[in-house]
Amino acid sequence: MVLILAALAASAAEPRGWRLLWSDEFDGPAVDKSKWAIEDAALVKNNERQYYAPDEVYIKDGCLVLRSRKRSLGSREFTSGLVETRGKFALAFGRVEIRAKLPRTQGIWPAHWMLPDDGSWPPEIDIMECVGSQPNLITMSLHTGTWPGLYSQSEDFIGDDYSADFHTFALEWEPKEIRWFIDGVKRFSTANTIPQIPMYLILNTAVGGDMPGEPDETTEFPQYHFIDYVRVYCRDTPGQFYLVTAAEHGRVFAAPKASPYKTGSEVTLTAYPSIGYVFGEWSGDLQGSENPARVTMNAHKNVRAVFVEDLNAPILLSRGKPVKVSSVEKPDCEGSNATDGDLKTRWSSEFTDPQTLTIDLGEPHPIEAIRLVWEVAHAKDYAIDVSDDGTTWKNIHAKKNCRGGTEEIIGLKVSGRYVRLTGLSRTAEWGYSLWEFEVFGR
Ligand SMILES: [Ca+2]
Ligand SMILES: [Ca+2]
Repeated sequence: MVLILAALAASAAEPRGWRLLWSDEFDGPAVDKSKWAIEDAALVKNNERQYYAPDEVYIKDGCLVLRSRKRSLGSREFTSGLVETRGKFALAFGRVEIRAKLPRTQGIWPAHWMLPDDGSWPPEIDIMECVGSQPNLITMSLHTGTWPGLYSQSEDFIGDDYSADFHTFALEWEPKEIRWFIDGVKRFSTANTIPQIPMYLILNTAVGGDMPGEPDETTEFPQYHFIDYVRVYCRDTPGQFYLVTAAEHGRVFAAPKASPYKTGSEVTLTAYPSIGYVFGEWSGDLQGSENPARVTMNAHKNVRAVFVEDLNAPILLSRGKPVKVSSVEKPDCEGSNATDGDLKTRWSSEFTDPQTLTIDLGEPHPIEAIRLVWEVAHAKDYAIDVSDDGTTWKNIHAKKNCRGGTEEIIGLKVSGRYVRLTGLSRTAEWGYSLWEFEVFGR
């Protein structure tokens, strides 16, 4: 479609043997949210000190900019930026090329990396990591194994000051080998425990934490991580075609899911709108407004789902409503934090199963949709029930192998005064932790 053709035209120099599949040159006026999700959270990872704030992510002079500042937000002392293609684009095997100018200074930690699309971990592929106090040292890693038995393969390369100018960091991921390149020169490779599952891309700058250490009196803010482009290539193999989808305000699911498809494969694409939106039409290599729709893979396809605002959208019923929970981890993690509309306050339970969170809407309402915004410690399996009297419950949703992040349950046609989330099993050793639990209806 338009996107892939424009992108192909923009990058005349395709590396030999590779075909451009997905890219962002960051030429538009704003971050393309059909390709990137922008983080808005105080992620609990590696003892990092930053709050990932959307206003630290913007486009300037053809670059994506991730800015890091000393600024208090959501119980953190620093703000920084993170974008990822989670839920929007993932690939198994291919060449990823990123041109960037890195931030520097004590306590700063820029990274370009990949995590599994299915929410598992490990594996993790680190295309580029750099510690701001050593801006001439690039670390390239592959983490595999089964937690907690992590098997890490890593290589450091000392070169230029990567904060002084733009450099390219590339990864070639083949079924039996991964190769890392800096400015076109191979600097690391491995053939051990190569991941075989689709993974998505993450670009970020962390502040503080285990790898760079803490910012100190020498640390200079603000810092800027400039990314000129991200280009993802695939092997162009006879008889095989790739399908790339894009969507803002909703998601696209392809069935069967494959990458690439064999010539002639029939694929069903289903568009799921976010709460407050409805599906409009397909554009690119699929036209029309039928949903689900079918495509025949007789060429590479690039399909965009266009969603439009729902003029009859259900309203948010749960904001500020009373919440009862089975337990709290600590005093500042009470249940009402999950209905306060603040993505910096959360409910967190004790570290046992099961746990419940129940919202009282005050009177019975028709319920059409629910949004859960999980913190890192999310449920693996959970159920949602409704009740008019708080005694007799009706199950309206059950989820296994939950991936965390923001989950939306749409198309509900139920009624109830009480809405109860029951966490049945946890994904980590911690409790159940929700930034927000939102109920929409009439
Ligand atoms: Ca650019
Ligand atoms: Ca909250």
